[in-house]
Amino acid sequence: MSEGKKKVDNRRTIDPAALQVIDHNDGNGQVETTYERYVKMQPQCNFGRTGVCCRICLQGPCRITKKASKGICGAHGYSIVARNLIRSISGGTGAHADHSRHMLYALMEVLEGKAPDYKVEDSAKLKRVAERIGLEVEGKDDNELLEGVLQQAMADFSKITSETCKWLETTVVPERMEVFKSCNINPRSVHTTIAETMGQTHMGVDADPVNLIFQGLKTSLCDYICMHIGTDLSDILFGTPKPVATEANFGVIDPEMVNIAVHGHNPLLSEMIVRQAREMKSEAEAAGAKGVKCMGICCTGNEVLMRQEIPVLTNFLSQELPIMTGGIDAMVVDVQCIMPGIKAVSDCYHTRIITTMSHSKIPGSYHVDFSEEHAVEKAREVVNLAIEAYKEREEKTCNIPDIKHKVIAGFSMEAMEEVLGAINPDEPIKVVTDAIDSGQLRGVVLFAGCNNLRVPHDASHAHIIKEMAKNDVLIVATGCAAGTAAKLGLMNDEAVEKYAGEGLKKFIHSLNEANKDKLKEKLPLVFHMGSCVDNSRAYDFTTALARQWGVDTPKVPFVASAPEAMSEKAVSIGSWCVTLGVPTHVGVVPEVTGSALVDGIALQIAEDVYGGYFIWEEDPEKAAEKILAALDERSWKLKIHKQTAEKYETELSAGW
Ligand code: NFS
Ligand code: SF4
Repeated sequence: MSEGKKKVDNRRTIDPAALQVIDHNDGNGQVETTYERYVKMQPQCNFGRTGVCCRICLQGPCRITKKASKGICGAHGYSIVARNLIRSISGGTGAHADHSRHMLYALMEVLEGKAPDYKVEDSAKLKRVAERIGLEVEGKDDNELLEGVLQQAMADFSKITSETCKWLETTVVPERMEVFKSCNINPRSVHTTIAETMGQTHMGVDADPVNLIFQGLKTSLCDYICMHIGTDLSDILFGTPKPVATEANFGVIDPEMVNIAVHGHNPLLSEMIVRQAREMKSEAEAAGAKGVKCMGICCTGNEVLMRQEIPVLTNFLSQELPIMTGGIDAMVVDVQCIMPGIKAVSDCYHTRIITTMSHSKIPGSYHVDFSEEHAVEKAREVVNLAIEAYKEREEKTCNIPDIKHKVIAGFSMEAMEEVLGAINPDEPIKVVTDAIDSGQLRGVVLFAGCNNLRVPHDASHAHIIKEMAKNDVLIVATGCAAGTAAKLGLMNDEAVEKYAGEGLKKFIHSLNEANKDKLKEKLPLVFHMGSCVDNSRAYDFTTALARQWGVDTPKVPFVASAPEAMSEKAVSIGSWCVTLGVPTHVGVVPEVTGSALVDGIALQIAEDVYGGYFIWEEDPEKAAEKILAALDERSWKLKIHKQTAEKYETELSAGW
């Protein structure tokens, strides 16, 4: 069926706050948003959609049809699809590398005394990371440890020699490393591999789809490496998240405050803005407001939610809409997932769009040139611009939907272990493996990824999350998937009572009971593990489960699901999930269906080689069934293998 023929409308969201803004705008009829642009863009090109359009050389575009089954150079559809796919993985990896490299630069400046407004907030994490990557920690102070960690991180980023990257080797089970080595996808370093992939996909180099895909998987491992580095360095610099309580959705906009939305991914500036906003109350009062309120969009929002208890404003797809409430004074953006469309929307309101990174600008916006050296000064400049804008706000245009939900977030792996440790302090993860072994829990599912207008906004996330809860699955979430859960009231204790099946409810209740003197709030239905970069935390959870059972990760009943995937980063994350042994559901079929061969590698061959595999399923009901089936298959196999090992007094079978 040609997808372009589908009927689309501009109410493609189930978020009631977003719908209120869209409907109000329809009444006034002025501002165009992504919801309307999507309609105008139909029908979209099916060659691009299925991956069979090649623009790699200037003879292109070459499009594979029945009449022209090869490109002008003779490239088959499978080579074209595979090349496009792995360039996309490379793009995602490049974006994550950009983010974590910035964290690395900042910490180098801290070390050299050139970033006076920052310091190591979490020495304990610094020590844990140093120990994990094999550094000698005895008798060393923070600076010495930091220097060692940064040197190793730099090597993982850019060395051209062949020894194994520390952030890979020390965070996965040893059996995984053996698989990577035997398949020749053990990367030299992040930058080297991105460069290799660009070279390998140049016109007239690699035409072998399997070889290309394996290079793509190697690249995706680099994505995992730099994400893990990003998480570790952010924790060292700003602290490892602990449980926090706040609220989410447009109702967090307070008409009496100067409202600043922080949007993008990098916590370096947003952390500073949040801190300065708290200190600049008197300046806001002088302008007639009660104070300055920060709120988050996308992953920079997740970062400051996890560490600073900052409310969630919205997730990716609805990023333009808060401006249309008339209540946002400034939207401060750094990098990634920022729609250029926010500028045109802001032109109809008093809102100031403030870009902050030299490599991420939007024409016509304010630009505050952020630097680590003058972080506080730059953050104050941003807050001042917001206060100035507040003075121009016309109260009459404020139309803020009164919709918000309680949110409990802040579940780093350390925080999870602490919570589980209240039941079993020596082996916290055993609390989860026991619950799965006994059948109380059916497994663990990670919800990750974006929003994508190909499917109604937030609908697939919400549906599959509720289905998993009902079926006793322990749920963790990151990125914009976590944003959906927060906005729609699925990230609090009330949701446990409302949606959890008996097993899951009992499991969470027993944790609440064991933690009643430690936690201020009861535990939520969906455990927020952080930004997309923090999918590294979610994979640490898989590794911890695998270690607890003494198996390789393909045996663990853990599934990842990106029901509304959109970005190249999502493509690279999905690819490393598979390579690292995780069944991975994607709710928007990626651009690979133009080649049955490449599609088959993703769906089947990947499992034979790596133990993980993709599940493409756009229908959320069917997706929930397939995810549960994947969990059950693994739990069942694990049980059989364990029984066999006990019966014959042998080792647990290594296969999957
Ligand atoms: Ni992840 Fe986070 Fe959201 Fe998708 Fe974009 S913000 S990094 S890429 S859209 S989840
Ligand atoms: Fe066409 Fe080959 Fe050039 Fe691609 S590389 S655009 S298939 S001629």
